[in-house]
This record gives sequence, structure tokens and C-alpha cells, in this order.
Amino acid sequence: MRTDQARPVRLADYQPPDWLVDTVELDFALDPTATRVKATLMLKPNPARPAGAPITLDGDGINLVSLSIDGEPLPADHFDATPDRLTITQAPPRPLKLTIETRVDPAANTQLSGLYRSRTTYCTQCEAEGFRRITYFPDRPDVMAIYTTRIEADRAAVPVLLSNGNLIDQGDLANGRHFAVWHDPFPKPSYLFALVGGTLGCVTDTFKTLSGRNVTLKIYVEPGNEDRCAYAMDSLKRAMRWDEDAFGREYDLDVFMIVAVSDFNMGAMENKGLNVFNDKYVLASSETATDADFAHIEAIIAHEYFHNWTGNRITCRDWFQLCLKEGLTVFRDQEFTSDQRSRPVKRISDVRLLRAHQFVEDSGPLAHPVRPEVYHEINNFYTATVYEKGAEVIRMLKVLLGAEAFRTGMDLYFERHDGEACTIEQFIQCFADTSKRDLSQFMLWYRQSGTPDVVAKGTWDAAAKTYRLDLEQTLAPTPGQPTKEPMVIPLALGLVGADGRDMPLSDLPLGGDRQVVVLTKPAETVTFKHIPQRPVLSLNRGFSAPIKLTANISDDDLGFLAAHDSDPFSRWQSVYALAMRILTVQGGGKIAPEHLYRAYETILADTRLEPAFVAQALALPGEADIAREIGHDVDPDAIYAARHALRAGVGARLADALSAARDGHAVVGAYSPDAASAGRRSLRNAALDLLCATGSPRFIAIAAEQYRDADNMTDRMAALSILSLHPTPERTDAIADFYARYSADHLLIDKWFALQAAIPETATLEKVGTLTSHPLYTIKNPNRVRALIGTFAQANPTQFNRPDGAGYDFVAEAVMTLDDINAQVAARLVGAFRSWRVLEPDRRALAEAALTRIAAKSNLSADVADIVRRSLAAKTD
Ligand code: B3K
Ligand code: ZN
Repeated sequence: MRTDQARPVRLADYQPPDWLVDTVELDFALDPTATRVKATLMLKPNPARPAGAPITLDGDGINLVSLSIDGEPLPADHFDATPDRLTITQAPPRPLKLTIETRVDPAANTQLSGLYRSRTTYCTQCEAEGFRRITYFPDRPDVMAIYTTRIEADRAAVPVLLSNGNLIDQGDLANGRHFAVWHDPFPKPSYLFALVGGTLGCVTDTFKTLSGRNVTLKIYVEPGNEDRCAYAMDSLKRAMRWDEDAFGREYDLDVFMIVAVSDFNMGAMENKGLNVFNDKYVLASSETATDADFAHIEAIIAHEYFHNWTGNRITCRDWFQLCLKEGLTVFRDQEFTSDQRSRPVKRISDVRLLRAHQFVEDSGPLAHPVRPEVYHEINNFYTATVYEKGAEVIRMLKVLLGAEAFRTGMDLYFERHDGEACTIEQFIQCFADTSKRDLSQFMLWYRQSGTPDVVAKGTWDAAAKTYRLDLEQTLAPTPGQPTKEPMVIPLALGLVGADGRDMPLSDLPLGGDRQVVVLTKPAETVTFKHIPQRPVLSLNRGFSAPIKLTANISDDDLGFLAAHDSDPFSRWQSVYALAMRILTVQGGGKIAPEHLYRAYETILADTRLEPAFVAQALALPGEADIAREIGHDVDPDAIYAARHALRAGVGARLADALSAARDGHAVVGAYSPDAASAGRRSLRNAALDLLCATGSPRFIAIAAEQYRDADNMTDRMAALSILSLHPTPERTDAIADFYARYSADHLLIDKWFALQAAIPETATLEKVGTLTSHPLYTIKNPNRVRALIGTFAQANPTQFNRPDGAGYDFVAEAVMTLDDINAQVAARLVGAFRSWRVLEPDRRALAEAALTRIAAKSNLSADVADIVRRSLAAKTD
């Protein structure tokens, strides 16, 4: 394995740093292959630690040029420098100035961590451990320092020079060179450092904060893309305002900058004052971006901006606390989107995502707690569990405390911990202090992995006019956790009467208007009095807890809730549950879809419902979610067949209602990405998709026409996706046409690659193989790899899981090739195998063999080795 660092890392072993850093001065002389970096660190012994400790600094492939203390070159016998560590054994136990000069080759950096080049732009990515690829440093988030960064470069080649904080100096130098100096007054950990240099276009705007300070906003893009930044800029301003309104948080520097680059390992990065973005989450126009792209841009711009307080001003003590910033910031961006768009629709799409990714992760070999206790490679813990389940935990806290007390706790957190690197315990303590509640059992949500199962049984007693609700919770063993303790599970609920109204409930524990039962024991019974008629139980409303619920509720009652529940989430959930009942009957006797059809009829006829909600209701559970629900001996072909048959059934049975929904929601006028217009388009396209699922040439022709005539990318792309599912000449023509129109646009070409990789047909594997030799394919660009290989592995279950194992072999080969180029992206790709254990025996053996082959590769990266090892580990490990 390619690492000589002490692994695994354990939370229990945490020790504060022996040395602290007050200030860091960085001096970069940019050069494509030989960038010189001079780092001057003002170090001091940590008074909280025993005196006399050596200075040990992290490195990763460092090429050391020189080293001095207080200006004196350090004798060779006073230190030990390897590419991965610098140890100064005889450091004087007093404040000192350490100067380190290193040489970096950005052009050769294909890992895209540390200082690298995206096309001709120099940029950095330091989270989690990229700073140590630039210079030796105590590269851990609890070492916070004040940074001043000087950058110099050739003026013609690199006119724009950016770093964190405020610009304090700039000017020309001899030989056509120039420089800029940036100073960031806020102490920060090294992972938030950023540098950008290049030829970049810029869009500028301003924002006046609540207290009246003017902030300059800048978005930097490759020249020519300036006209695609308007939506990102507008989203940024709305996010800044929202954080003031919702959390009382103001921006703190004179300038806030975003740079869009086309080579990036993930979505975006919240570096202080200088966010760096994958350009797919910045650039948008009606001709090039879909409604979903616009929504992602809005959410990710907001997410990174919100990190300024939850992540940057208050950061993590160590990487085990990652959810302290990520779970909380996802919660904040979800709330932002809910306020900007539709709260129920946002909740539904978040729960879909949670079930399709986080629940799947939590039920397989990669399951881990929201706060892990051990890791081999921290980059593998930027997971759905840390992010999405982490956000669910915050949401539960808000349900338990109530909105007001939640806000008071947040206020205390900001006040008490500003400028610090914190733990989850410190965060939760703020809420315990302000609400005077004992939250120790609640902490189990951070420690125990796995999705709790809750079984609910309701019984109405006609004579006594009571409704008895028996609740039981269990949590299955997960890797490293054979036994579990009962969790705190807040279940929002209603008892719905025949008129569709909630019956009044008394004796609920949280008081106020919160209709919530809080489960804390393995089994509990709640009895509601004065229930004059048989109610229908609506439980876990709004998905108040991230659990798997099994309730004794009939198809009739689900149909009733789908039509009448006052909680829109529950209406959607009831439809989803009806569909799931039909789709999880693998092989055996079929359940007639009549209840589902009727639920759809009611929803399509209900004019009070938002179109985006109706579109969500029409979307059946995804294949990964169905597989997880089945849970053993999964046959992806059978799941696909059942789902396809149901889609065709819905399309045929509801043809008139679906056509009417399409006609009734035409969007007139110029394209606008607003939520209401996007919702209408999503309903129209969901309807067309189901109509085409029947295979009817009439509807296929409508899709082809929509593809041709669309005046926006949402409708064009939706039509193309629909056509891609039907092997017709229209499909061939549209795919060729799309390429001809958009081959010069890298973001659209990603869509073109992805679309073909997702086709659920046996010819796809060969096609994907051929596409890896396409002139526009490159293994060096993460977006392109994710579009082609990632889509095949993660969004095409029947073809990845081909019965002959060829899909596994192809992805395993791709992982091994990519491993030497970009280990982080390769490790993500291996995640496609995370559910291999629930497959039927033949596929299971083939998937295991493919994983075993990856494990045997020589010089395997720590990133891929970690995922493969955990995937293959015995269930009980
Ligand atoms: N904090 C970054 C993710 C960094 C991933 C490092 N492997 C983006 C975000 O969550 O906002
Ligand atoms: Zn984040």
C-alpha cells in the first residue's frame, strides 16, 4: 500500500497538538512544473502539553529544498525529513520561526489534491489532507493559524492571483512577473487554505450585510463563461441574506470569491473567502442547464457559503467530528432550499436520496456511525452517512427541542465556540445547556451505525374509545457493532378520521403543537383517549426520524392517506409504500396494483397539489431502494422487470389523466428556472415518461418532437432520457443530434456520456467500453469518469450486475487503471460494490471475485484498499 503513515487512526487516541502555529506566511512562485513554496511558521509549544516534544509535521510526497529555524539553516542531524514526515528532534522548547522551502510539480498532480492544474488554472484542494502535499505542516484541523499568502507568477500567463482573505498588496515585478498578497485575519485550519492563479474572467456584484458592511462578490470562470454565472450569483446573495435571517449569521470579510474549475474531485470546497467549485455547480443557462442543475447550483452555493460559520469560524477538532460541520451544513442548506422552494417537495427528494444512498450504505459492509471511531483513509468518510444522516440527526434535535429552543442552542454554539475547533459533545452540550435536557441517549445517533427498525401496531378499541399504539425498535448488528442500545426516536404522528382531519390528541410528551411520540425504550405503548371512530394511523410524518417503519396498515388505509393525509410528506410516503409493496415481491405471487392506480388517480385529480409534488408521487421507488428493501438474494433483472412492468401499467391505465396533466401544465413564456415553472416541467416530463413506458409509438413520437423543439435543456434532456429507454430510430437520431449540437460544451458532453452509460440494455457494456476510446473521453477528468464509468457502475443496476459478471470486471479494471491516477475518485467508484452481499449467490460470487482482484493489485492506494478491505470483511468484523 502506498502510505507509510500510522494507520488506522482512532478517535480514542486523540491527543492535542504538541506545537501550535500562530501565523503562517506562504510565498508561492508559480511554475507549471516547479513551483517554489516558502512557508514561514511561527510555532510555539502547546502549554497544555508536556514540554520538550519534537516538532513533527505531516507531509505527502514533499520535495524539500531548505529548512531553517529563526533564520539559521538547520544542521542535518537536527531533523529527519522523509517525503511524508518532517521531525525536528532537537527543537528548542520556545516560540520559534520555522522556514521551509519546498518544490511542487502542479502539472504532474493528477490526484487533484494539494496544488494542481485544471487546464491552465493553478488551484488547490486541501481538505482533508492536501495541504501536506504543498509543504510540511501540522495538517490537522485543531491547529488554527492566521495566514498571509504572497503569490507571484508570470503576468501574461497568470494574470489573476487569489488566496484567502483580503487583498493587501499587489504589483509588478521584473521580467514580466507580478505578485499579490492576501491576508486572512481569521484563524483557520490548513484544510481551508486555497490558492488560485490563472487567466480567468470575472463577474462582480455586491452585498450589504445586516449591519451595513459592503461585501464584494466575485465569481471567476474561464473566459467566455461569464454569461453563465448569473444564477450562481443570485443564489449566493439569497444564501447570504437567508443566513442572516434564519441564523443571525453575517459574512465577515470584505470579499467573497468563487472560482469555477473543470477538474475537481467533488462538488465544491468552502475555503475561507475563496470557494473553489466544480464548474458544473456554477455555470448555467437555459440552453445548457436543466432545472435540476439550477437547483443543485443554488443548494451547493448555499452549502459552501453556510460553511463560513459552520465549518470555518467553528471547525472540527479532528476528522472524526466531520459531521459537526457537514451534517449541520447540509441541514442548513436543506432548510434554505425549503424556504426558497417547496418544503414538502424538498423533504420528499431528500428522503428519497437518504433511502437510496444512506440507507443502502448503512445496511452493507461500509456502514459506519455518523461520527466514525476509526478510519484508514479519511477521504472515504465524506459519505451519505456523515452528510445526510448527519443532517437528519440535527433535524431530530430540532423536533425534540422545538424551533425556538433549537435556535437558542445554535446561538449559544456560535457564541461559545467561535474561533475554535470543536467536538460533537461540545455542540450537543450547547443544546443541553439551553434546553436543560439530558441529551446523553440522543448521542447514540452519532455512535451507533445502522438504520433502526420500528414496528408499529395500532389497535382501536371501539368500546373504550381508545387507540393503542404498540411500538418496538430494533437495530441490527453492523460492522464492529454486534449489539446496540435503544435510540431516542421522535415520531411525528396523526390519527386521521374519516373526514381526513386529524383527531385531537392529548398527553403528548413534547407539548406545544408538536404531535410527536418519543420512543426511548425497546418497546413502548401509547394509548390515546377519546378516539370516537377508527382512525388511520399516519406515522413518522415528515420523516421525523430516519428509520425503517413497518406498520400494520392495510392497502386501503394507505390509499386513504395518499388521498387525505394533511401532511403532504405522508401522502407521498403512502403512495411510495403502496408501490414498494408491489415491487418487493421478487419472483413470487404478484400484488395487484389497483390501490396504487387509484391513489395516482386521486393525486392527479387533486388540483390543490403542487405539480412538483405530483411528479414526485409519480416516480416509483428506484431500483437500489427496492433492492435494499428486499434485502437478500437480490436479482437486479427481476427488480428492473417488475418496475418496468409497473411503469407500463401506470402509463396504460392512467393514459388520459397523464395526458391531461401534461396538457394542463404547459409552461408559457421565456424559460425561468424558478421552482414553480420547474415543477410544471417535472410533472409534464414524469407523465410523458410513464406514457412512453407503454412503448406506444404515438408517445415516443411526442418525446422525439419535444427533444427537437425544446427551447430549454430541461425539456430537451428529459425527452432524450425518455427516448434512451426505447431502442428506436428516434433514440439513435437524438443521441447523434445531441452530440452534434453540444460537442464543444464539456458539461453537456458529460450528460451525453452519462445518458448512454445508463441505458439498461445488454449492448451498453460494449458501448461504454467503446466510449472510453472516444476522443472526448479522458480518465484525468473526474466529471468525465463519473459520467461514463460512474453512471454505469452506480446508475445502471442491471448492466453493472450483469449475470455474467462482465459489468463487475469492467468496473474493477477501470478502478485499477484509475487508482494510479486519482485514488480518491477510484475509491468512490469501488463504492458501487457496496451491496454485493445481498445479491443472489451467482452474482455475489462474481462481485466478490472482482473485489478480490482489486485487492490484489500491486501498489494499491490507501483509498481504494480501505474500501475494498471493508467491503470484503466478514459481516461481523
Ligand atoms: N468540504 C468539502 C468536501 C471535501 C472532501 C474532501 N475529500 C465540500 C463540502 O462538503 O462542502
Ligand atoms: Zn460541506
